[in-house]
Amino acid sequence: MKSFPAHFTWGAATASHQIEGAWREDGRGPCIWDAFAHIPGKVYQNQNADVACDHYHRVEEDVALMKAMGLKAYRFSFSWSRLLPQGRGAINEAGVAFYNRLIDALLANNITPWVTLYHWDLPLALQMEMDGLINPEIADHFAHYAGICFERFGDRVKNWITLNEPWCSAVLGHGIGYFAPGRISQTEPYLAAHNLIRAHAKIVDVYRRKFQATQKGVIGITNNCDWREPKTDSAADRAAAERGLEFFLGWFADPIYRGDYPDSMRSAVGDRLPQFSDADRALVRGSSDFFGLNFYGGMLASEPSSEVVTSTVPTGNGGMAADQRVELSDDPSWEKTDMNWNVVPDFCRKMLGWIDRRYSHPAIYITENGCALPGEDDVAVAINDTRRVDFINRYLAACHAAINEDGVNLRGYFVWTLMDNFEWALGYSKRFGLHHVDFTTGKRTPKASAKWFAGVMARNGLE
Ligand code: GBH
Repeated sequence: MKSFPAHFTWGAATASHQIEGAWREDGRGPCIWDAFAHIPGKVYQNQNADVACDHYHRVEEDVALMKAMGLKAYRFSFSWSRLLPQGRGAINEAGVAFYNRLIDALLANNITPWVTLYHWDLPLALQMEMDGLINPEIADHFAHYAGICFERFGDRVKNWITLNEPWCSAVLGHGIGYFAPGRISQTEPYLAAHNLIRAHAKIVDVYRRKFQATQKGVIGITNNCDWREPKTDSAADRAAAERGLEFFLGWFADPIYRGDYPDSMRSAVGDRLPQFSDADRALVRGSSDFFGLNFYGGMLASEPSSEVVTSTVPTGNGGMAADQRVELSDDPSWEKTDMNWNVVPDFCRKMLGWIDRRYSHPAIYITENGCALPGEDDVAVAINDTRRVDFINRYLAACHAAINEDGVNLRGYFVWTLMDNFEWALGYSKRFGLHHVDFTTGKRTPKASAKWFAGVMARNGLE
């Protein structure tokens, strides 16, 4: 038996836009993903999240699913435009009531809520009126919205995540146009990222100044990073891998934990990389109570053999290859998920070690990890998801080694995801859930992985 530390947080995660549906009900305003998905050609088979898992109408049923598997913590996100339909101004009380119902049901079942304030669904009004994330003023709107959330929900919510994966908003949303708002640029990703980091810091500042002392919760940010393993032992390949990690995770975590962007980025990106003002830097530095990490996979990194051409394919560097000058490849022996992502559990241990060293031993939470598997449209296939059990088991064994052999301060682990859902640009074609969802009837069915993970949580360890 591989036991985890006492008080280790075990959970599952979702995001508002991927599960809620009810996109125009009870006063909800539109978000950038509603608009994006309704443009033909942007999402697989022109699917959208108008209904998704219909979680908005099935909250009690979904909390019952969590209860049935003995879930300890549930990470979900607020839809900003359900709470503030225009992104600012009037509060939609029906939206507040919806999240109150969810939070109260969780607490009644001893499930700890972990709330992400922003998981990519910017109110459309803020995109149209002020260009969204590329306008520096957006940070103040984030802080205003967050303040309302702390005021309304902070008596019961004690674990806050400001942003989910700003890398994706910046690179996929503003670099290659694969995600909403669909912008294509080599400059805007750095601007969007900069404003997101500033927004994160302003949100945390509001929490710390006005709420933390009385509400006694914690607040942090969740970043994603794919591991970069040197393809060979050469100094050039090792430097390329390190540079790749700095451009991926250092971009967002260095300002918070070390006070500025990595030198490698400053020298490669030049004027397109914004500068922090003194006031911003003071807010950004130290602005996270814990280190949230979404981890899925990784690739081999090497010094480019020729000039790096920018691609718009959403894999690897997500189109930001030219600035990084890192060539990525796969080891042909690697197993792959239905996303074509590599199954590389030992990279999870390496990633945790890298974070531990670079950022001086922070408390880390893996706020997402999981896999999509082929054939799971068919519920009979989905309920025998032994490959998912094996995937999570191996990644958790790597986490266990990171804690026990490397001394990493890993405090929790959330599976992505509670149930099959709207997988962004890939629509409903990719299934990551512990529960199968029939998107015609809405029926949920636990997969073998839900039952297996229930056992892991119950015994606080792996057999
Ligand atoms: C997350 O993003 C999101 O937070 C979540 O909403 C989403 O549904 C979920 O993951 C599944 O997509 O090719 O092996 O190097 C994940 C961001 C960026 C992680 C690309 C995996 C490629 C892995 N991903 N990355 S690999």
